[in-house]
Amino acid sequence: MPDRYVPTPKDKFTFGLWTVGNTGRDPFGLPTRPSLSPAQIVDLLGEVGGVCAVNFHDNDLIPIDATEAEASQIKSDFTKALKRTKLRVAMATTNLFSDPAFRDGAFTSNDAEVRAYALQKTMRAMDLGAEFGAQVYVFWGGREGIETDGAKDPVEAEGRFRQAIDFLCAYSIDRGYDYKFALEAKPNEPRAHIFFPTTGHYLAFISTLKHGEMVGVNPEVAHEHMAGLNFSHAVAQALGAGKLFHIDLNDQEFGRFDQDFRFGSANPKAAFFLVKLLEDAKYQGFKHFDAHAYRTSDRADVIEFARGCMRTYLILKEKARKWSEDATIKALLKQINRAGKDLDALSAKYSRAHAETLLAMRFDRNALAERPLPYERLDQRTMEILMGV
Ligand code: GLT
Ligand code: MN
Ligand code: MN
Repeated sequence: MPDRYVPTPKDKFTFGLWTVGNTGRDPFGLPTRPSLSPAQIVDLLGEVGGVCAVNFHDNDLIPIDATEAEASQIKSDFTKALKRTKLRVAMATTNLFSDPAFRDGAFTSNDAEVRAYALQKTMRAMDLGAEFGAQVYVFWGGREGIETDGAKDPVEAEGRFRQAIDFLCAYSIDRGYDYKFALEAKPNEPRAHIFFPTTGHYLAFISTLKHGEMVGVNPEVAHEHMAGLNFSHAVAQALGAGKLFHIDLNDQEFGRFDQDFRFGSANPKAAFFLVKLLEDAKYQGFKHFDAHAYRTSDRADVIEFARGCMRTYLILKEKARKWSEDATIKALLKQINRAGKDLDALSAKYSRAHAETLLAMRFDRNALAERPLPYERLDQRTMEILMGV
């Protein structure tokens, strides 16, 4: 039987250079895998197969201290690797967190010179992304935060962040780049408290921007789980607002450090409902696996890790279809969702007449409370579909 879970570029699966290129370094241990050049990482993704595109931070591609000659050599090697593997670049972003200059943030730094440098670095990184055809530009403000609240006035910090995004939107428009900006939230790590800790915070922030129409979000499974939240709900809110411009798929145990596990490996049920949500909504954007292999993995296992991310997505996509077509699920959903066309028409739009009708209605609270809601049966059937029974 042919394997039904083989990805193709049409699936729009992407990986960042820093994901499969992760060397296994952690706060307590040295790298366990050799560091690869951008071209070598692209070749590895070619070997994985079925990947659509690759993403990068400015300094994943060009080291922060590279000379012009070194930069042009790297770019030419990278371009050749993209051609060899038929991969493209989907998303670019700026590293505003590794260099000690950004130890107190970039756009929200207390130092005007650091803020100016952050703008310059981002404009240059946007130029670099555009050179390689990136369509989405991600902003993850990993250092935009505090350890002690005395360090930054949070109102001023938000204002500084807004000013930077407004400036960079205008830059993108001025250069004719046509970027879609995607803001990525995270509650903590590496800072004790990062500003805009959840996707919902960013959705609210976007409506205050000068060019809000070109700005959306890039929610990450692990980041919302670190905050103890339901990721699908964050994604649904972004979809509802027309703001799901990009998505970072990975996994994370609740209450742990930032783990960036293989997609679906920690909470397969949550991953299932997420895939179902994305597929039902016909999400057309890139699906980026912002994850990395276990520190114990070697190169061959890193390849298995990348294949696993995509394979799990495709398996869950098929499970979502099975779930929607399942006779038991269908019957349960029919029972649970009590339609009421006339009632919905009443509440769909305010008019004085609708209000008067509603005010005059009699509701039998006891009867309402007695209607069955067989969610146990629904969940058990869901589990059985997931477990392949
Ligand atoms: C970093 C972070 C990710 C972000 C990347 C984009 S960098 O790896 O943990 O979640 O998406 O800057
Ligand atoms: Mn992460
Ligand atoms: Mn991410």
